[in-house]
Amino acid sequence: MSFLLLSLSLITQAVMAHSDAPRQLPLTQNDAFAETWLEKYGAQIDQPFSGPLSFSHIPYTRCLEDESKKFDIAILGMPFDTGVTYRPGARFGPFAIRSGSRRQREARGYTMSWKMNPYKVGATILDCGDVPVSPFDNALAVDQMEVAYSTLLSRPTASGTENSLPKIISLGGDHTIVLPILRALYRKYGPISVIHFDAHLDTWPGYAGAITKQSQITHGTFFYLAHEEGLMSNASIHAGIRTKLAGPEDLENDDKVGFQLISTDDIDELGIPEIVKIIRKRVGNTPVYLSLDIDVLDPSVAPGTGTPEPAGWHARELKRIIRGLAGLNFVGADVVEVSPAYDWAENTATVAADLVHDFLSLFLSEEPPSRKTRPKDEL
Ligand SMILES: [Mn+2]
Repeated sequence: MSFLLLSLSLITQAVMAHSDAPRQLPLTQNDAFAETWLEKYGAQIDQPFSGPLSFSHIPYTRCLEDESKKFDIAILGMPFDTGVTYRPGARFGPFAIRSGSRRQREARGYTMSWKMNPYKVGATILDCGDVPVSPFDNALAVDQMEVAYSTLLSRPTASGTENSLPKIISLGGDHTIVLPILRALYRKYGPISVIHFDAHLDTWPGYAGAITKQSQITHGTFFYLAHEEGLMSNASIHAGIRTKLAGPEDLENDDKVGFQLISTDDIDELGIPEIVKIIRKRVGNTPVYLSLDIDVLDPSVAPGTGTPEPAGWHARELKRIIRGLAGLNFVGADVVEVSPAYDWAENTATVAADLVHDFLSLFLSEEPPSRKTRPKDEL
């Protein structure tokens, strides 16, 4: 018994000796008011689950109206969802992706896979808020998105690098948002190549009954229209396609629009390194826009989307392909079609936010990271 008491006392002393608590807690309620928060606890740092909502807790700035704010990379919400063919709801995508990003932050932004923290390499990254798009008039909304994108694209970068424009990562919104984005990018860069991750082609010329000009602008037709307007190069590529088609004629049309095609199933025969090689070869060093429809992922991974298609890629596979693309001449990117009303347990929102973190690393890396976690690891 005495041995037990001695042991307990030694343990208690050891714990007290090694305690790094700076001081004892106050004994009375009055003592608790003897100091201010700042004196006692320091800065008011938000917890992952607290504070105002911005992407990964970075500064939320209304960049469209505030010209004084400079950035190298902007996160821009485009809450537009009135161009969909099936389930609406992606207007809540920017909110959902920001919400899904709450456990991401500068203080824990280092990833083993990229071997970097995109918030700590000297680039200024701002959450530029949302474009106030009209939910009542699609023509107006499409123009608002183009004007917003052009406005931010015309700002000098924070780092002041000559001949370099800021890069914008757009949070959709349905996929229609890419038409105004390509219009804005074209004016700065000329024809754009697109790396397009999606279950669907999005190159359809139109739908039965779409007899007005505006009704032809949808999340399934915008690439066709962008091609018709001459906004795209002929060096674009899809990856992850698996949708059902009217027939082979859809693929012939897709080829005319300028896309090479990697299907979902190709990953089994080709493997990830070969897919990376094909994409890199296709776009070369042309100005390239990365557009990621979250439905490229399997619906079990990302159920919160408007037009789910079974048997897609896993997030792990997609993330590895994206890492392989580092060093290409990226001019912008998006994650679209996140629709939280159909999400389960924030799975879709969390993976979308994680992909945006990858995009930041992608834009700030000159080449794909090596596979080894640490140089000395023998694997
Ligand atoms: Mn799409």
